[in-house]
Amino acid sequence: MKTCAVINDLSGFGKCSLGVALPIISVMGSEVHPLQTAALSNQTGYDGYSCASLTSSMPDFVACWKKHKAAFDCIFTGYVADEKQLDIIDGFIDYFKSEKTLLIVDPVMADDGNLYDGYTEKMCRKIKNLCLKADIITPNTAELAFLAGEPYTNDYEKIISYAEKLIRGGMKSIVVTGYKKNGTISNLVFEKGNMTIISAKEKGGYYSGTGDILASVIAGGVLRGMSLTAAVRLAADFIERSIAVTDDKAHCEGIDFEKLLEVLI
Ligand code: PXL
Repeated sequence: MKTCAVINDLSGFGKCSLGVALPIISVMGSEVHPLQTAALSNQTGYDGYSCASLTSSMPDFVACWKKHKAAFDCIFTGYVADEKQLDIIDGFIDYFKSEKTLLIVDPVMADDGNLYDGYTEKMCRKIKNLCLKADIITPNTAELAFLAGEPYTNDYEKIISYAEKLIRGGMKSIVVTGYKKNGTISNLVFEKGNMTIISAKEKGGYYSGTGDILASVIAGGVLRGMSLTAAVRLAADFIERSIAVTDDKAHCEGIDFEKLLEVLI
């Protein structure tokens, strides 16, 4: 089987991070090996949360994996609890990434123009360095602006220019998520000098975890041989359909993707 190390948190509520990466990548046919950054009561967008950071345990976990000669076809990183974890992840990538390893960095740091609680400018700079090592990055429009060092915008031409700036600076494939216009939500895939737009119906605004679901479907899809654009198309369709069958509840609780997991098999 293909193997995927997922470096991310586990949140009890909010259907995000490892809570979606584990079922999605597994159902798509690859092994998932979680390196947990933190355990949270719920994702940080709720009115209050409790976070147990695993920073002090991560180096020992990684040492065990080295001792057991772990090897990965894919390394997929997401939410971190502090700056030190970014140094640990950087070392992890340097050790475990070979020529053949697919590195997907989801530069989780912001939404709607605002940094997530606990994220600092210095962390953003370190996340940018991880992005420079990645084969695929999946920023939303706010994260794209932070990475490009430009003001947050929903202007189409500017978003394209920000992505092109990152590519000129050395980044490989970029999937810009969550560009909203006229009732559609689009993902802009920049790959090998081309841009492909993949759109879905926009319904109900922000939902927790959709970026994590998108990146997880990309990981599962590319690991099983899909092209990046085909994987993004599958992910966008999966999210649109999952939102359509989501029970009526607060959007911080995430979407009911479980009802449709079988379409990813
Ligand atoms: O979905 C990104 C994410 C992941 N993990 C935690 C979060 C968030 C976004 O708010 O709070 C803990």
